[in-house]
Amino acid sequence: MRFFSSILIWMGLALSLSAQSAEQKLDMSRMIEMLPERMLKQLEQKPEKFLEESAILILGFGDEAGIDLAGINASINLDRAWVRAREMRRLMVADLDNDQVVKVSEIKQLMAAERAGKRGLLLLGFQAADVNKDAVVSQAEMQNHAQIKAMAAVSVEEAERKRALMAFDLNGDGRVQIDEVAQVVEAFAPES
Ligand SMILES: [Ca+2]
Ligand SMILES: [Ca+2]
Repeated sequence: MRFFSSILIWMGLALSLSAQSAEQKLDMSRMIEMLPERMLKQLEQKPEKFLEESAILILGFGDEAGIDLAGINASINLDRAWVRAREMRRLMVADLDNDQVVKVSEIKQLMAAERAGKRGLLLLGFQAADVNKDAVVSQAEMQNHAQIKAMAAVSVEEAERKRALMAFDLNGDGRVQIDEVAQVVEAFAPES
């Protein structure tokens, strides 16, 4: 009887272990298929940098249980919002009369106060934002310009690449932990 129950315990343990390893099994061919090319390249060429960047993302926008898709999206949105705010500010500092729009006369006054190297950039920024070429950058034009800059800084492809980290969720709990990233990085390492 005792022999029998110990067999059962042993079998149960073996089953749960095999279930766990199956759950955490790393399917390399599936992984290679799923990951964007640039991510694969980084995994192969700069694994330490990849692990570090992933850890920064996970610790910054996740918690001890890892990061989920919402956390990755939050980091993408934050990066874009930062660029938008910077671009809005670049134009808004020329709103000398505080009427929420920037006239070409205002940008020229600001230019006069700037060093030579920055003057051209100010005018170029103004012209790029003034889509309808009426020599005024409206609020809508400012927001549109800032959004274009944000999407250029964090492109759709870049965002997809960040979201691809979810493929590292080896145990399928909807979150990616640093351990899981480390496991994949290790699997990609050339045999030594
Ligand atoms: Ca103004
Ligand atoms: Ca305009």
